[in-house]
Amino acid sequence: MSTLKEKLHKKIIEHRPRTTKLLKDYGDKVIAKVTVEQVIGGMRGIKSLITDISYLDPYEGIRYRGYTLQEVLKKLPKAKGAEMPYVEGLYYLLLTGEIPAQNEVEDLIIDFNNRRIVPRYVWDVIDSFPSESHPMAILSAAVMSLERESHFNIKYKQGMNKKDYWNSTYEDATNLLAKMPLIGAYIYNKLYHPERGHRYPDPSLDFGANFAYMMGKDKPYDDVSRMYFIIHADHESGNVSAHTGHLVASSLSDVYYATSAMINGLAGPLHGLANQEVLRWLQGLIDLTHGKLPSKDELKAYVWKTLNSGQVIPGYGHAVLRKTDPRYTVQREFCLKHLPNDNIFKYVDALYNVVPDILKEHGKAKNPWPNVDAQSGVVQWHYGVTQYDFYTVLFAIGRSIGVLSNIIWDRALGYPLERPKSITTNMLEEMVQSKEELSHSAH
Ligand code: HAX
Repeated sequence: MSTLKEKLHKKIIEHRPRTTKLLKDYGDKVIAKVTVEQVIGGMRGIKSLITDISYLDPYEGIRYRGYTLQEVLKKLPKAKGAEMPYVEGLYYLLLTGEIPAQNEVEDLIIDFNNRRIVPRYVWDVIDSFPSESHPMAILSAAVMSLERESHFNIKYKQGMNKKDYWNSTYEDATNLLAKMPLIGAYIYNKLYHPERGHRYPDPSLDFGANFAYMMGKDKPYDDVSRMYFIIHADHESGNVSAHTGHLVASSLSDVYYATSAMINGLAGPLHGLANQEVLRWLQGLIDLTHGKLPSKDELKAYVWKTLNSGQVIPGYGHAVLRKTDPRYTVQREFCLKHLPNDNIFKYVDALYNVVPDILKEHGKAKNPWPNVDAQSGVVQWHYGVTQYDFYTVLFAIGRSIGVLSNIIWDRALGYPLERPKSITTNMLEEMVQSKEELSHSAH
């Protein structure tokens, strides 16, 4: 067993009695109420999922295993001369709740390297897509094609004990995670740089640096990749991608099915695709102003035009957050340090000064502040990844770290098939209306 797997096993053994006790001693305790608004409104805010991997506070933002993003970026081990930590170290932290030592991460990097070999048929699946296909559709299919590699399925057919589910899930999850950057970079090169051909990974490099190498990018793109994958890794369990991954896995579908489904959920413009939408929207503004930074009034007019035509301002608002997203702030600080004079960064910064007030005046969005997606495309664009359709693939690689960690723990704690109850509109009306109202509405 690897050091990480041993540590994880120990943590699982320690944790199981807590779940058992909660169920046994407090199973029928009421912890929340549910309103009509929540039922019709996408289950917003209903406390009905459990995860220890991360927690999202509306005002503070995300914490991974209790650590803020700033703490994670500071405390996790880094490569010599690197500004951002190893992605492998984050996987260790999310799985165990502990900050790994330098040698523990180095072991894990070797382990990841040994799991990087991507079967040829995956490249064939990617190659068979028409070049105008969306990269997220290609990514989802590529992950799906790997399903035949699942250890979990083989063991399940052999009659595996429930207590051991986590073990083969860990193998599947780590195998898939190690391959994600290779698949992402292959899709990028195939769609946008076919002249490059297939780039083989460099076994001496970690997750982030190898991704940069395969994308054909020099420093500091290795740090950009590490930062990007780390800040997108998890956002507790209720967001569409994390929840989809958990839901699909809850039927004991293996991690390949679950991750492909997670990718499909992330591909919507209200969720992960918003990073591409931000750049598309910004390009519209840049074209309109011929690349010259607009005045405050011109910016306001552009924002209002979008709102008045019934569209959302991409990169702003959030279902849980009620302040500026710390993932936005981490990237903003990176931009201030590395690309303060970047033209698009100046647009994003100028928008930050007008959009929140306009959204407040507009009066609909509960959160007028920017989210992660308002800033992320700018960094990519600056380093030459200008094909914004690709941005959500980067998000998906990052998000798979959290989703896969969660699925391993779902299996370890024996979380059951997810099955909430639905009711009809008639039933809901009967629950909330008085007899008189009901008879009145029947006439
Ligand atoms: N621009 C305009 N209107 C907005 C808005 C925005 N940025 N954010 C919310 N609203 C509107 C909603 O569309 C909704 O309008 P209706 O009443 O007409 O339906 C109203 O304000 C109330 O919405 P809310 O309760 O504040 O927000 P939700 O929880 O329903 O939705 C969203 C959260 C993120 C989907 C929403 O803020 C939005 O559409 N933002 C723009 C798209 C975006 O940036 N998405 C990425 C979010 C972060 C993320 O998940 N990244 O992956």
